Amino acid sequence: MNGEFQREHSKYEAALSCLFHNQPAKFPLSVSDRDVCKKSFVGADLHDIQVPVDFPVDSGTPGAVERKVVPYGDFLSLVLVEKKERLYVKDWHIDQSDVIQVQVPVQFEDDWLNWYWQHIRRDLDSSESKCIDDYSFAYIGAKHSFTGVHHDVCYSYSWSMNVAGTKRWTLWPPEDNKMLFSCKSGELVKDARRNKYESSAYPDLDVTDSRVTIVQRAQEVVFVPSGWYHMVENITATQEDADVEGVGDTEGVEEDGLTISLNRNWFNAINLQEVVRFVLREWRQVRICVIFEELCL
Ligand SMILES: O=C(O)CCC(=O)C(=O)O
Repeated sequence: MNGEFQREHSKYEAALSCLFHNQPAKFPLSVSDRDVCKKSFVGADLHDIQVPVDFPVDSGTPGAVERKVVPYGDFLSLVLVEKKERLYVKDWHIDQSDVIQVQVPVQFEDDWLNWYWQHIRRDLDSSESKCIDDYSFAYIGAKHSFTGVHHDVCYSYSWSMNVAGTKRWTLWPPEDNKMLFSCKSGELVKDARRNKYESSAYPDLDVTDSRVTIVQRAQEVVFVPSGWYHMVENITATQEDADVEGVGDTEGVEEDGLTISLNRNWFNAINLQEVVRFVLREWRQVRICVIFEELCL
C-alpha cells in the first residue's frame, strides 16, 4: 500500500470514531483538499450569480434578519467597499455555480444525501442540465456575522471547511437540549452568548451545560454530530475584538472581516437511525396538529 493511500485511510479511520460516538471534532485539511482559496470567492467570475443574503433588521428582536436574494457582486461591494457589518451569505448552492466545485474531505465521502441529489436527481432532471437541489453550501460572512442556535436539517451530520477567516463554534450535546428552551415560553434561545439572552428564562444555560467550544481557522474542518444544537460566530479583524471574543490572537483573522466556508449536511449508515427517528417524531407532531384541527372544525 503506498504512503498517500495509507494516510487517507488512517484519516478516515480517525474520523469514524467521532461519527460512531456522535462527538464534535476538528481536523486539519490535507494539502490535496485545499484546492479552493479565498481568491476564487472575490474574483469576478461569481459576481452575477444571485445569492441568498441575511441582512440585519432593526425590529427590536436581537439578531433579527431578513433574507433577500441579490447578485453576489452587490454583497461583496456592500461588505468590502461600504464596510457593512453582519451581512451573511447563507445556504448558497455553490456546486451549482459551475465556478467552484467542493472537494469533499475523505472523512466525509460516505454521503448518501448529496450522492442522491448530485448523481441520481441530476440524471433524472437532465433536461434541466443541473441538479435541482443538494445540501452543499457556501457561507460568506461580513464582520460580526453570526448563525443562531439550531440543529441541522433532520438531525443530519454536517461538516464545515474554513477557506478564510476564523469561526467560533459552540455546541451542546443532546442531553442539554432542555436548557436551550425558555422555561417561560418554550422558545429556543437564538443567541446564547453571555448577556444576549434573558438569563431568568434559561437559568441552567452557561451554568450547568456541557457546551463544547471550537475555534476553527482557515484550512480546518469541523464535524457537527447529529442532533447537537450549535451556534457559530465569525470572529472579526482586530486584536481587541479577538480578546473580547476569547480567541486569544488574530492569526487567521481576515483584515476585511470576510469569513468563507464550505459545508454539507449529510447522513449515512451510521446516523441513519437518528435521522429516521427525527423524521418520525416530526411526522407524529404534524399528525397530532392535523387531528386536533379536524376535531376543532
Ligand atoms: O458557519 C455558519 O455560520 C453555520 C454553519 C452551520 O451551522 C453548519 O454547518 O451546521
